[in-house]
Amino acid sequence: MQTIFNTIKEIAIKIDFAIKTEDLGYSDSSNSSGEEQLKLDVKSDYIIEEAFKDVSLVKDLISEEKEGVLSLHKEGKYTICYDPLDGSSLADVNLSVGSIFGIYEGEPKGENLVASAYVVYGPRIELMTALKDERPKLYRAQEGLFNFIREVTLNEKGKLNAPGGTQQHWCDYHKTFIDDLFAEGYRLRYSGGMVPDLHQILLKGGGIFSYPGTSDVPNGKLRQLFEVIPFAFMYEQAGGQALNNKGLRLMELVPSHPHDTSPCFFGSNYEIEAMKEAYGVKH
Ligand code: P6P
Repeated sequence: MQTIFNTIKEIAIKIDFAIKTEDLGYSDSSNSSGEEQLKLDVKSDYIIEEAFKDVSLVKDLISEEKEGVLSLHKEGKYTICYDPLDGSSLADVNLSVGSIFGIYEGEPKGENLVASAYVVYGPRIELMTALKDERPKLYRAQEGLFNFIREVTLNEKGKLNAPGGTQQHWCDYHKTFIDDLFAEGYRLRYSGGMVPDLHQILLKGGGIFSYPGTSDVPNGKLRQLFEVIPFAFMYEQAGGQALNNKGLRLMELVPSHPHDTSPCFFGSNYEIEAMKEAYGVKH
């Protein structure tokens, strides 16, 4: 897996350079979810595809920015599902964005995820990697090289609340759940970028990030293979929990289509237990 993580380090440096030097405008294409693509989305996807072409361990690539599966090495062991530049539209207002990688062995579904990684492109480039039965590992780039910083553990209870989704379309019990956390003194931390928002909760010791199903988007907005399952793995390995609105572990998701989405809750144990109470799914 180190070969794959090292490739992601090379990718991170190249995408960070592209963010800082290339045109932030829109391309004349759209992705498989019908969203207009930024030139940076296309460039980031190209950088990732080119980098993994040289890694024989990689059997297939599935990108959030494209339909279908790109077969690379038929003897390869892993399928990598990735979001090349999540929240890319935040780059042109100078907010942090990120790349997310889910590394699957066999059919891409929750139980087959064997590792995940994400990169935050912010004031610094930071990489988080996660393997089974290990705490996530934080790395920070300095002059193009990544240095290991520390392992990451979530506290039982945190202080941060990152409530996603359009509030006017939240159901009543979700609104009560979110408001009750603020009434307990939680701090609002939501930039609209999944990667920096989840990264902040991990590094600041805990809290909860939620992107629920809403009346206008009942299955939520975040994609299972590229975003939800890789972060669910991160949060579980950090000692937290990651569930959907029915109280099912996001690591048990089996998408029927590569671009399927899911309502998702990632957080420390106290906050997730509170969510289960609010949603009536405390088993
Ligand atoms: P909203 C960015 O477009 C993204 O996919 C995630 O990075 C982020 O968490 C979410 O959408 C934000 O969505 O509806 O709050 O703007």
